[in-house]
Amino acid sequence: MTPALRLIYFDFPFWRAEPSRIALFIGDIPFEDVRPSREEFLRMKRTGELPYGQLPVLDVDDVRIAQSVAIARYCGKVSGLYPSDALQAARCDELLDTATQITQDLGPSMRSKDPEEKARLRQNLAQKIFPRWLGMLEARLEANGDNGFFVGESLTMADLIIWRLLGWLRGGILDGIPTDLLDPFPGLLGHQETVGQHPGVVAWMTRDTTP
Ligand SMILES: N[C@@H](CCC(=O)N[C@@H](CS)C(=O)NCC(=O)O)C(=O)O
Repeated sequence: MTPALRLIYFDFPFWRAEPSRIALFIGDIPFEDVRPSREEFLRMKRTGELPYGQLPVLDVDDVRIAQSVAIARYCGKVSGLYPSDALQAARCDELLDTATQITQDLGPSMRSKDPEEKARLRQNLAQKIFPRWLGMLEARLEANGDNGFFVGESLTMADLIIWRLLGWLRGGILDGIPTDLLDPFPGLLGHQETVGQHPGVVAWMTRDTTP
């Protein structure tokens, strides 16, 4: 019997949960899409019901799973968007771990309370750290051929996660990080379009969300 799935994350399309939501949607796997407010999250944190005090979490029947990448792998597996071949799966994992690492690089500037230090950290990210990461990602994309995907011949969790990660980085919501960040990387720009125009992704974005 198909387990009951409940994916809990804030109401924004960040890479830590949105690709898992989209994968389940594309795979036509029913799930409860729970989007708690900050207050509800703090209550969950206080009561100790979050294994590591953070979101996302995924409930599979009565088993709670935490950690974004573990959740993404599970959702990818049940939706057919995670390779069954061990080597292709490892190539997919590589991109998932890279998303975590790039996100961690933003940590110091996110936590900084000193505006000058924050601006300096962001400048370093925009001019040095992110371009270095993006160049390496561009090379990994090219190494898979010219089909526009990171792994194999079709959309995987790696594509959904890098798409949302880069969409966030260049989305204009991070002070000091320019929206033209991807311009020197035509492969990654093309990848943003390929994933954004994937029929399953378009169907998710244009779905009826009225209650
Ligand atoms: N290692 C965790 C990190 C999760 C994480 O940083 N979650 C953030 C939201 S994006 C969170 O819950 N922040 C609130 C807090 O830590 O109090 C994962 O991979 O899921």
